[in-house]
Amino acid sequence: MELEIRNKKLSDDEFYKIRKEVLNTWETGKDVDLDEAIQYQKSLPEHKVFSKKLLAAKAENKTLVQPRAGVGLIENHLELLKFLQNEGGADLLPTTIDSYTRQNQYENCAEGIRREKEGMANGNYRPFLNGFPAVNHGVQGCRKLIEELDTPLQVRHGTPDARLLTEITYAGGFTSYEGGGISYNIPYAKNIPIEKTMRDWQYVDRLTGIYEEAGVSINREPYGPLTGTLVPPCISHAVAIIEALAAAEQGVKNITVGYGQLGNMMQDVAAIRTLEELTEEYLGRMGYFGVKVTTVFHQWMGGFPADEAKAFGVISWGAAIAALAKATKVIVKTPHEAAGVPTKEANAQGLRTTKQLVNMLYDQIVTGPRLETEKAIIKAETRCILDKCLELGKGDIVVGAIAAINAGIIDIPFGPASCNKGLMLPARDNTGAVRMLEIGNIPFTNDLKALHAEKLAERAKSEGRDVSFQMVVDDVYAIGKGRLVGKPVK
Ligand code: 8ZB
Repeated sequence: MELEIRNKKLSDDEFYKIRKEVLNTWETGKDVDLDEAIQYQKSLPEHKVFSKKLLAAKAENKTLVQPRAGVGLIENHLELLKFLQNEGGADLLPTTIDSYTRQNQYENCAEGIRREKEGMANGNYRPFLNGFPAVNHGVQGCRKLIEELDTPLQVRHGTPDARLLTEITYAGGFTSYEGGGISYNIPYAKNIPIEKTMRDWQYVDRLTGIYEEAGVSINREPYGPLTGTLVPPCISHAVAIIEALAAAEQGVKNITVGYGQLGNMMQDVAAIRTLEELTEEYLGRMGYFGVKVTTVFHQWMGGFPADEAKAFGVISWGAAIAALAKATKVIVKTPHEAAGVPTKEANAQGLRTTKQLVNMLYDQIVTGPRLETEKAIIKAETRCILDKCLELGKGDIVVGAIAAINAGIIDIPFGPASCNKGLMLPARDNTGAVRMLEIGNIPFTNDLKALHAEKLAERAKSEGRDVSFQMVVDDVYAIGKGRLVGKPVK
């Protein structure tokens, strides 16, 4: 499919023409009345507005805690979120969307809802949906959540074409929305053209911009961790910044850029600090002013130990780093991570563990020469990638990003999408920092290439083996087995 795409604000003509089709793809679309929705958003009290809470936290150097959670029926979902708010102490709430909605299969959602309701009525409830099907529940279903909870709500999902979901949840009162044209394609889909997802996310961002222009603040969050599998900071930073620039062009004013914990303290703290600094730098450089930037740190997104006590160890280390890095919020894992979707009690435990660490470390901050070195490495690497994108796009970041993905200049480790090259291979160095074992087509300077080679050679020497793909495999499984660096067992 050939799709003309540029980083240019969609015109009203283009937007409203697409909008007609979008609202017609499922019956609940007809209940979205944009003017009424804007009035509804404006009527929300300040404590239910996501961006307000984020900006207040940033001003105080606080780190907010947020879980992931979503079930199929409105009443059950409300009960779950109330529990996480009241018993878990969540500062921000999610609504994790089910997989059928993510694939735009609303008929299947309807069947799942029907069966779950039947189960509730007969006392033999079983879940058929792995999240909240917000499109099927419609505008009024979403508003019930917003009205009964005292915490801002965000939509969290993994939907390549999220246009209808955005329309319904914004009209339903959600004030934050996760995702982006790269971050919800490459880790989540195999055969959806990158041009198509970039285009569909321009729609999401333009809708956000329309709300902003009407005086409603809606926070947008590119999905930072990507595949969650040893993604080097410069890769996730480049994608987050590209999505932030694309969002800003469409009129988005409040952006949270994200990063998934890797496990080395200095690298992780440096990653959060540079993510904020570089995002602000590139927004300014490209002429987008008045965009507020905050950060999200995701606790370890890779394989977890099955032992719950060990899982709490992983969760605690992530909580500590989020606080030391002064991330604006941290997305929390649970002791059930190795098993699947957590119970509400396990979810609240993850939150309380994290809250304890974040509060204890509030007054401490990491500084020093090793931090500065890691920051300098990440900045230099990210600039190599972004500046190459701008060069390829002749100044257009979206055109350049698409060319860069096709060329492996942006290369996401283990990304399933067919447009993703997969030539770059990450592996840990001797201190657990994630480096590159194969650089692939990442456009690094010779100095940066040499640095990665040295770090891997140092590890190989200490382990008495050659640098090889086996290191990558060992690192993928290491944390689940109780270590950080996948050293051979002696
Ligand atoms: C990319 C995000 C993966 C994480 C969690 C997984 C994993 C997915 C739900 C959920 C609570 C849900 N996750 N769906 N957590 N409720 N419905 O997202 O366990 O940690």
